[in-house]
Amino acid sequence: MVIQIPAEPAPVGIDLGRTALIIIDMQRDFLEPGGFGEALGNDVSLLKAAVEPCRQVLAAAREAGLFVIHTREGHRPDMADAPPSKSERGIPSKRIGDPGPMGRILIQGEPGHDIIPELYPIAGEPVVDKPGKGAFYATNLSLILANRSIENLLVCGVTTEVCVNTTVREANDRGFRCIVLADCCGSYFPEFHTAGLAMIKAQGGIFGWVSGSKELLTAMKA
Ligand code: TIU
Repeated sequence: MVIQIPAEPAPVGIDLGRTALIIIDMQRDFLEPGGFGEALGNDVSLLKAAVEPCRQVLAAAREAGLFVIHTREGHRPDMADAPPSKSERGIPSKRIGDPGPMGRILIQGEPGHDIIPELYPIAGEPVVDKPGKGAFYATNLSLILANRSIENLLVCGVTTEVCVNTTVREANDRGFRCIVLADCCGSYFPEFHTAGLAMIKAQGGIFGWVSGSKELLTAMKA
């Protein structure tokens, strides 16, 4: 079934049967105090606004039988997949792998690494663990999407200018139509959120389209 979604720079038509919802890194480490996001010096409360729109989109996607994928940024407990150039950054004692109130920072299997309860994956929704900012780099996401003949990605998550932007750029080069849902994304820097979305939709949609949860939900109901 093809739906038309109002978006910038132009409306976009997508076949829901070839569309996946991808929710990027809605992890406790980024959204809750005591995790990686706060260790980097950020006010994590700025990301909260994205949770409820994401929850609504996730519920609608499940209801419509859309393919849903979740991603998590993080590293193996032995940190063999953490480049030293990444793990050596940050305040000493608050770096990747250091102990914190939600376990070792940004390490797989720790409470902080997991997805927030509001958006917790259910059976049949692949969770892609990624060592980088982009969800395609060093993961099997391409294969997972190819096996479902996915052509379009509805993109939600955090942060807008880091992991969402990196993933959208990777996806765009791989031929996916990316529709980023603005209110389902968030940044520690409101100005970077705005700029991150502007970069995607500028130049005729150089990386993709920008829409919102309400536009998508209305289009899905029609
Ligand atoms: N720091 C920041 O804004 N983001 C990240 O480190 N990772 C993600 O965006 N997921």
